[in-house]
Amino acid sequence: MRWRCRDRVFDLESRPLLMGVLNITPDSFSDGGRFFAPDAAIAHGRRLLDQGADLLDVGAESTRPGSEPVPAAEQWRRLEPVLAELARDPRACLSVDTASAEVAERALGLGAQVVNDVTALGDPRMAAVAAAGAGLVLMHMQGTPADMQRAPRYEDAPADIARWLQGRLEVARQAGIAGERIALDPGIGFGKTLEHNLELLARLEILTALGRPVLVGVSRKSFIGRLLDLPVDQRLEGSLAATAVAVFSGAAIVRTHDVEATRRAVRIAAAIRAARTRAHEPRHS
Ligand code: HH2
Repeated sequence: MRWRCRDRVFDLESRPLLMGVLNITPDSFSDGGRFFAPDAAIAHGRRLLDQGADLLDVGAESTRPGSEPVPAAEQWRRLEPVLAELARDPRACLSVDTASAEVAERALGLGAQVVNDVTALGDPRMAAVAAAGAGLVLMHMQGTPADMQRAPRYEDAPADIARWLQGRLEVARQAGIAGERIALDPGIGFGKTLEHNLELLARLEILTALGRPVLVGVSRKSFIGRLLDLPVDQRLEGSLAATAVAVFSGAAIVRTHDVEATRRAVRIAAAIRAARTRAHEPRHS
C-alpha cells in the first residue's frame, strides 16, 4: 500500500512510518511549554529527524481533554517560524496538526505535505484545502476536546468507529481527494474510555480492512497511565508495548513523542508481523 503526500510517496509495505510529535503549545498534556519558543521547537524537530522520524507532526493547539480551541491567527503565529525553518531541511516531511482550514492552507503554502485533521473535515473548507494535493489524516473523535471524556458511548466501539471513518473517507473522496492520499486514525483517547481504547487496539483489523493506512497514536496517553498508575513522564514502556501491538495488528503509521525508542520497538514488531505474513503465504515446492 502507498500513501501519497504531495511529492512524497511512502511505501508502507516495507515498514511502518514514524510520525514524531512536535507541540508548539504552552499546555499539551505531556510536553506543554517545553517547545513553545520557536528555537526550542526547531531544535526538537531536528532532533526527532536525527532519531529517524519519517514525518514531523507540528501542532499549535492542544486537544487534551477539557481544552478549548486556539484561534487560527494564534495557531499560525506559533507555527510559522517553526514550519518555515524546518521546511528547509530536506529530510523533513511536515504534517500540520490542525482542524482549521485556514491554518492548514497556510502550512501547505510553506511546504507542509500532510494535514492531520483530528476532526476529519469538521471545518467545511478543509476538504477543498486538502484537495490541492496534500496527504490527509482523518481521525475519529466523539464530541469535542472540551466534552469528549464526559461519557463516551458506543454500541461496539471498533465497529462504530470503522463505519464512521468509512463515511468520512467517502466524503473526502467525493470532495476530490484521492484515496491514496488518505490515512485513517481511530483517535485513541478522543472520546473513549479505557475499555474502548483497549478494544480498538485489540481489533485494529476492522480498521485496516477499510483499505487505507491506519495511523495509531498511543504515546504517553492516559489509558496507559491508568493501567500502570503512572504519571505522564513514566509512560514510555507502556507506550512502546501498545505501539508494538498496534504494529503487529497492522498499523502503518505510528505517532510518537519518543522517536528513538519507538523506532526500535516498531522494528521488532514489524519483523514479527512480516514473519507471520510469510508463514501464511502459499509454499512453492
Ligand atoms: N493525538 C494527539 C494529538 N493529535 N492526531 C492524530 N492523528 N492521532 C492522535 O492520536 C493524536 C493526534 C494528542 O497528543 P499530543 O499532541 O501530544 O497532545 P495535545 O493534544 O495535548 O497537544
